[in-house]
Amino acid sequence: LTLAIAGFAVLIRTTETGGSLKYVFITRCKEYLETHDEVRVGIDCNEVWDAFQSSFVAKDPCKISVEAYDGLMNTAKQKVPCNEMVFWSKTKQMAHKFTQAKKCFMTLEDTLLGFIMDGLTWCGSQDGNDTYTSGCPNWNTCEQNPVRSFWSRASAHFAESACGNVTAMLNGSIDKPFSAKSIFGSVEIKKFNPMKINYVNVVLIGRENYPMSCKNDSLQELEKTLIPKFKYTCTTVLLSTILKCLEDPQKPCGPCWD
Ligand code: AVW
Repeated sequence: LTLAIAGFAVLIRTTETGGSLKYVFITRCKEYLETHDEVRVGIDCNEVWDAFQSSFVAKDPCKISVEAYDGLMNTAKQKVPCNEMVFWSKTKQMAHKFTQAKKCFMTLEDTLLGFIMDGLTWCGSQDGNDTYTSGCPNWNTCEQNPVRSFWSRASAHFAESACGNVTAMLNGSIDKPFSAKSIFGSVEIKKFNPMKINYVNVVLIGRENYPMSCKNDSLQELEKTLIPKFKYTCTTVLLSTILKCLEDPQKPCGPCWD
């Protein structure tokens, strides 16, 4: 019984002090570096963790600014090759399936920081140095929450560095495939650099029997925003066509909509 109680106490403490978050963070970081030789040099997962946690520990979890993660971005610098960047909005699963199969494309979640943080929740508290993975503010509880600010910062960084032709996978099975309030609409397209980006290629992914069109009002709004600075294309493609293409060894690099 004493042992069981002692074990329970240890478990609570490691959770309360962010032991499990740190464990997941470091494990994912090492896993990424092991499989990505090109970013391994000069990156120390413990240093990346220190920079990450100093962005939000001992602070009000509703007052974590986007800039709080500037130091983290500098610690985990990563160059993504031109023409490979894929942005997505309401198509997370499909975009990730696509880049998993076609290694010549990358989403933010295929970079080190995106890979580590994908799907995690975290926050600190003003009352101490602990790190929490539950009881944290939700995406909309307050705007400056640690998770939302992180994704805004990381997305801004990813979009700023985009070059060549970029791909944006949008969802053709909803009324508004483009939303100016989404991260893609409110952060990423604003950070696109006209000196570096040539084409913005929208791929609208939809289902059979659902009317989808690049003439959709929200896409016209997107086109109007982009056209003065970038070349723009929009292509509709069925989900079933992409799924078939993912398995096609003749197309190791995609694209799947030509
Ligand atoms: P999304 P975005 N509540 O599919 O363009 C909770 O709309 O925004 O695509 N979580 C939310 C909320 C919310 N209201 N809104 C967004 N999220 C989180 C990074 C949630 O994790 C990549 F580079 C959801 O799965 C893409 O190009 C995710 O944000 C771009 O940003 C995506 O929401 C996708 O962001």
